[in-house]
Amino acid sequence: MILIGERINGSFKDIGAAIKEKKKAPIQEWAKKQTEAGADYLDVNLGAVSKSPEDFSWLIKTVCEAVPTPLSVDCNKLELMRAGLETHREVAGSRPLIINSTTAEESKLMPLVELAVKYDGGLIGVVMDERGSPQDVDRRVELGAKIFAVASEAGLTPDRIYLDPIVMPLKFMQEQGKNVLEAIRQFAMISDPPPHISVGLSNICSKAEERGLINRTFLVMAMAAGCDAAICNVMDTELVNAVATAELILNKEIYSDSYLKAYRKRA
Ligand code: THG
Repeated sequence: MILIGERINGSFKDIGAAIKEKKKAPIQEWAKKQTEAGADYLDVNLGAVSKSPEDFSWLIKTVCEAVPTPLSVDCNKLELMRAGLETHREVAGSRPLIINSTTAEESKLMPLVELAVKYDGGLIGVVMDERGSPQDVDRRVELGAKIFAVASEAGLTPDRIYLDPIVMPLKFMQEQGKNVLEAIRQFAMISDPPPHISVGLSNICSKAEERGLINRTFLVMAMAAGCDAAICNVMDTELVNAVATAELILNKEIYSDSYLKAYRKRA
C-alpha cells in the first residue's frame, strides 16, 4: 500500500496559519512526523488560504528541505502546478513525485499528462470532467478509462498512473460508498498490469463521528476491491495497523508474528 500523508494541507488551521505567516517550523514538523510514521509520500496542498504560485513554491521548498520523502504535489490550478513542479526540480532534483491531480477535462488532461512526462512523475487522475463528479459507476469508469488512455498514449506506464474514484462523505452521500468500491473493482480491470488506484480517504468521514472507524473500515474494503494507494492520516496507528493486516490477508506481505513492526519499518 502506498501511504500518502494528508496533513500538509492549508485547510488545517495550523498549516494555513503557517503558510500565511511564512513559518516553516510547523510544516517541517509535520513533514518529519508523517515520515517517521511511514508515509511513502507527503501530500502538499495550499488549501483555500492562498492561490499564489509563490506561496506554493515556498511550501514545496519548505517540505523538501526538511525530509527526503517524495511529495504528492496537490493543486487544481495549472499555473500553480507549473510553478510548484519547477521549484520541486530546483530543490529536489530527480526525487520521485506524484502530480495530484488531473481530471478528464479537456483543458487539464493533456497539459497535466505533459507535465507528468516532463517532470518524470506519477499522475493522479480524478474521475471528473466539465460536468463535475459523477455519481454512478459507469461514468466513473468511462472517465477513468479516458484518463488512462490519454496518459498511456503519451508514454506513461501503468505504474505512473493513479486513478481516483472520488470518495464522498458517508454522512451526506451514503449511497456513494458502494459505487466507489465497484468503480475501484472495474479500474483494476482497465489494463494488465493495472494502474494504481488511489483514494482521498478522509473525505469519507467528513463531519461524521467515529472518523477513525469509518476511515479504516472503508480503506480495508477499498483494498479488497483493488485500491493500492491512499491520501490519509498516517498518524492514525489503528488505520496503519488495519492496512498492514489487510496486506497480509490479501497475501501481499509475508506473515510473521511481528508483522505490525515489520510493516512500519518497510521503507
Ligand atoms: N483526491 C485527490 N487529492 C485530494 C483529495 C482527493 N487532496 C485533498 C483531499 N482530497 C485529501 N486530503 C484531505 C485532508 C484533510 C481532510 C480531508 C482530506 C480532513 N479535513 C477536515 C474535515 O473535512 O473535517 C477539516 C480539516 C480540519 O480538521 O481542520 O480531515 O479526494 N487526488
